[in-house]
Amino acid sequence: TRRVFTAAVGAIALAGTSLGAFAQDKITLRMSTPASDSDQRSISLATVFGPAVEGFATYEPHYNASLVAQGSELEAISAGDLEMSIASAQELATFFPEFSIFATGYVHQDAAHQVKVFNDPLMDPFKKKVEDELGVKLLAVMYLGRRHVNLRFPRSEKNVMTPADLAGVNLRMPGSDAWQFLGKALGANPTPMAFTEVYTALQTGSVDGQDNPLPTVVDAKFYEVTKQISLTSHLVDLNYIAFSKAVWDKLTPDQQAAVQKAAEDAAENGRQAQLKKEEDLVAFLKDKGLEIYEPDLKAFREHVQAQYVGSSFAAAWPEGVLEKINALGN
Ligand code: KDO
Repeated sequence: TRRVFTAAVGAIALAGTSLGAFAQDKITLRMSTPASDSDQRSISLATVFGPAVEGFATYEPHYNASLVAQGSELEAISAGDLEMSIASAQELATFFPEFSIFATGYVHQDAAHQVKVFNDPLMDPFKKKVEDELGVKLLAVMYLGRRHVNLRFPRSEKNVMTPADLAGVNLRMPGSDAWQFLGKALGANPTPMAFTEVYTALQTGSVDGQDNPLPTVVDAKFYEVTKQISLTSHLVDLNYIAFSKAVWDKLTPDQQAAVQKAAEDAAENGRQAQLKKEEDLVAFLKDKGLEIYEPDLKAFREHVQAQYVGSSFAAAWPEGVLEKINALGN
């Protein structure tokens, strides 16, 4: 009798433990971004990444920089206060200057080139350094799109065909050195400002313009407070899906594989949707009254590239990497 009793109690205890452990073991993955919930990267993470990991993790996105300020996400992950973000190369360059190579104007050629670069062995030492020194894993590359110059002035007042036409233009750029340098390299007068403040700044005229891909101009409603877009394509912009290494190390190999695949699938889903938006939104923006036109791209490319030659940014690029990136392009 005694044995039966013990076994029964044991079974109950075991059931209790495993249930408790199950509930406790489901990790929460807080993701912070300055982007809105309707931004394509947010949508792809919420609809592809979240469901793919829900067996063992709760994906918990925080939008509009409501949890962590723009630019502080990597530090937050490193400190254990955040599990995920969509990090820019410019943010990474504040820790590891060599990342500015991926934030340089006219280096990446298109979305496919970004993927080739990210998956190439040339990225391994970059990824390893971020993992070892910051405790952050870069899982996949997300496509943000081609950044263009978007101004408050009508084209009749400011016709942006070459970098010289941007002289004296107060152009909001995100707030890190790599971004500011790019604004200057474009020929403008860059002003640092957080993404969430840009709409009001454009509305009140405290800046003359901003740069972002067309889907962002639409999502953030910048078209309501601007008049023109010069299609400079100065940066084929990206974000990396950044994941806490401390959390990763607690996952089983199967769970790690699931997280990796979920990140890649979300990035691919987002890339295709964002590319389509870039194509479709020209008509939408024209309909909203914006003038959209192509400048002298050769003039912009040559001017921007010339600014990087001999700069402190270029000095931080490991030997041969730019050549390898170029060789992966067209
Ligand atoms: C921006 O601040 O202009 C920027 O486009 C920079 C990107 O790196 C990215 O962080 C993005 O904002 C936000 O996710 C909002 O879309």
